[in-house]
Amino acid sequence: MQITEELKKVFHEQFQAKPLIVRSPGRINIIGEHTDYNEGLVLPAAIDKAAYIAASLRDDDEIHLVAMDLNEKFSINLKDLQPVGAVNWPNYLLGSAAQFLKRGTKLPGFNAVLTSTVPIGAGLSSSAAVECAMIFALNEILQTNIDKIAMVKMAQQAEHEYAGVMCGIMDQFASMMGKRDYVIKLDCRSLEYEYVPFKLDGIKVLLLNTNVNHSLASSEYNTRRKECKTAVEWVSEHVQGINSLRNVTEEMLNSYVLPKDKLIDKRSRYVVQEINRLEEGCTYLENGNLVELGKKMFATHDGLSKMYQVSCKELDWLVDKVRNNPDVIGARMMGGGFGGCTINLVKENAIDELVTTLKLDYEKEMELPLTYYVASIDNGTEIITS
Ligand code: GAF
Repeated sequence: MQITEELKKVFHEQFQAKPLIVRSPGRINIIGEHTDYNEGLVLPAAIDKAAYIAASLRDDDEIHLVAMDLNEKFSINLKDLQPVGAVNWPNYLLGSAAQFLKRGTKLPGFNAVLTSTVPIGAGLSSSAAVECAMIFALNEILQTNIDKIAMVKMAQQAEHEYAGVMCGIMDQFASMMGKRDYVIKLDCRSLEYEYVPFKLDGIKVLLLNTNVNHSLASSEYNTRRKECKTAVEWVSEHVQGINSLRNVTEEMLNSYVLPKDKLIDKRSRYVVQEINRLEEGCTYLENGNLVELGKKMFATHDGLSKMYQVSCKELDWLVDKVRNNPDVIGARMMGGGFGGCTINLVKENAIDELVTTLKLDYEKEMELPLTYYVASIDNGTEIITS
């Protein structure tokens, strides 16, 4: 495999050592957006684009990192471990290492070389892929025997503490736990999950990348979280046992949130509706009724765009363009929002023509390139060579 050979070569040049190599994928999400941090359900899957980390332990207290794709290096002593402001990429690796120290693990210095095929800023969780790869690799070389779910939580913490994004658990869970040809129906409250088969005859997952740089995304993401929390507080003043939007109903919103604040109502109502939509959408998937699942995906997009307001004109444009196309079963924006990809379920034999037409129109009207990927559903984090 070419990536592995390249990684080994760079690792050897930098550190004259033989590394462990771990692959951890990006993810898609069929339906259930912005529900994970509201203790709802999600339906993600790992894909065939991944972060790869080559790592080995050192005899001293230094961390030496290389970003192969950027041709950049970064070093720090373990005693100085903290988020670094100036450069971004080391934070995902350092934040992951920091989780071992927090558990009380004795962490020696280590070397790591990173490369990734997950496009950055495309809403495919390139950062979760890196965190999961780093944590999995360290767990292996330190022989700490941490179970996978605990590693998922460590990766989520790394994102909170070193990237400042108060993400839910979906991305890291999908990256670590993915299974080829299955989506994961994950209950983000209990962390119970089941694998649902996702082999669609003649239909493919097409990702259309707006190439919009979503610089607003992390601050707006954290704002949405706070808005949801406010709604929960208002409802819980009247209804016992409410600590998230999971068990909140639209009737409760009508009584306790809408009269107080229209914006908070709109945000929380989207989430309440989306939690129900996922349940229905998943039943359609299990029964092979893709047409109805597709309608739910369009409905999710409308909610994200108009109520949760995390879309942008480019995402809306891409979804509107395929809305009445009989070859497109469902489409919506995916991930945190403000840019990144739309996810489309498309008849396989229509993809080439669809992409050609969309590209021309998109590039003319939005003055941005349109890139696309046909994603296959792949396994979660795994060792490639040791
Ligand atoms: C981002 C976050 F990281 C996830 O936890 C999730 O909330 C998603 O946005 C929206 O569904 O990818």
